[in-house]
Amino acid sequence: MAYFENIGKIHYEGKTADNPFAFRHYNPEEIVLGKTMKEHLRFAVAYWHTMTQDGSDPFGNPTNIRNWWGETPMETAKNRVEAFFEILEKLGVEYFCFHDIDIAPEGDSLEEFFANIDTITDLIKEKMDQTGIKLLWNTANMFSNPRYVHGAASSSNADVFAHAAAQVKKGLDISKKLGGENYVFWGGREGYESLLNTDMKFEQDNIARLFKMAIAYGEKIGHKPQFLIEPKPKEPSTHQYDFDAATAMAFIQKYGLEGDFKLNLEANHATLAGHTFEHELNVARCYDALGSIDANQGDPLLGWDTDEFPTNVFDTTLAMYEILENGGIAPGGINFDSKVRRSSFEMEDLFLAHIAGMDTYARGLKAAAALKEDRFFDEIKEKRYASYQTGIGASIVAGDEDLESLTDYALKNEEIKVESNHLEFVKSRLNDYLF
Ligand SMILES: [Mn+2]
Repeated sequence: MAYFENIGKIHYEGKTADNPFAFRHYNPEEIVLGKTMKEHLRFAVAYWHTMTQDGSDPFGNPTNIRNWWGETPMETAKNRVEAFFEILEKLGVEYFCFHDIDIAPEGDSLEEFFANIDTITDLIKEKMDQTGIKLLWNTANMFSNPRYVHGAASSSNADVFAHAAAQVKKGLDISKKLGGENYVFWGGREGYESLLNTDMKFEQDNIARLFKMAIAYGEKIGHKPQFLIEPKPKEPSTHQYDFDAATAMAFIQKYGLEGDFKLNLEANHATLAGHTFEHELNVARCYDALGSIDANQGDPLLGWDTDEFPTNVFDTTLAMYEILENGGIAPGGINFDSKVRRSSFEMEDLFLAHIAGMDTYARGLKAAAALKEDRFFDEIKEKRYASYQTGIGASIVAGDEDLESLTDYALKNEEIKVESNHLEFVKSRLNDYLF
């Protein structure tokens, strides 16, 4: 059965295309800097926002019209697999991501949940084998169920820690079954509300304990996906332990997890942390830890995590520039952690939204490639840091100076000439690449 019978395969028709169900910038086989756009972008569709979110918000009931509801939760779960792969195939997207509870109902016990996961992942595997579509990453939802009210690995209750560990074990088992390339930890409730009752160091030690168990179990079963931590600064906890890229890197380094863990960075989480997305990507690159991205955007006028589809070319250009500078994003990818607006409730909006996001990233890739080919930022930075290329600057970088030698130099060098950034000029030239 086709769930989207009025929508066919989406093709590239160029930027003058009238057809709303066509790509205007994303041309999967087009070569950019020696690779196809498809290889650069490694798009993934998120199961949760696409298949399970219903359009409800804290003030209103579901709005989304969907045709995959069945008589039972398991029937709905099976229908969703069919509909999901129809979306992936029609969009030409080769990767997907999910939480355990997105794909299978939790049922009345952990045992029933695991049995449901087995049934649904059998169906998913069949679809993957038929289509060649691959699992970018999966994760365990350890934040929605009331048992996680105080956190998962950071919970004050050891039984909850054990339950979380069981979900992670199952997550790694199905990652192996489906050939997952990455495995994500987003610490939804790994944070705290008040220090009045919280042992922050103990809670973080416990999170590291769970991560080390995951590494050990992956080794035991002979499946080693790239582990990723996804930082987020707030929502739901007041103080989230993985606040931003720099905080997550401090955690990774403190607990010696550098060899196994990188970062999955989300644009809207960067906004909530008071950073630009490119800042977060650049921080990760400084640590050789840029693993994967969650492509979306926030509403700068709201201040909560709206997970909108990315439509801002300025942002996607700078994000793609960081990815190009990183030498690509593989084995990670560009996952649309994005949901249609509550007012975009028709089935076809799922396609229109993904097309918009894919085109915006493709347009960003093209602009970023041109910036790289022109050495646009390289030249600006070479000029800006030129004083470190020769003379005293080169000597500082080489480690040949100390406080005394530099004092001697400074005393003889009272005439310091500092240059202007000309930042407005730089920004106007950058606009020429976008428009
Ligand atoms: Mn988000």
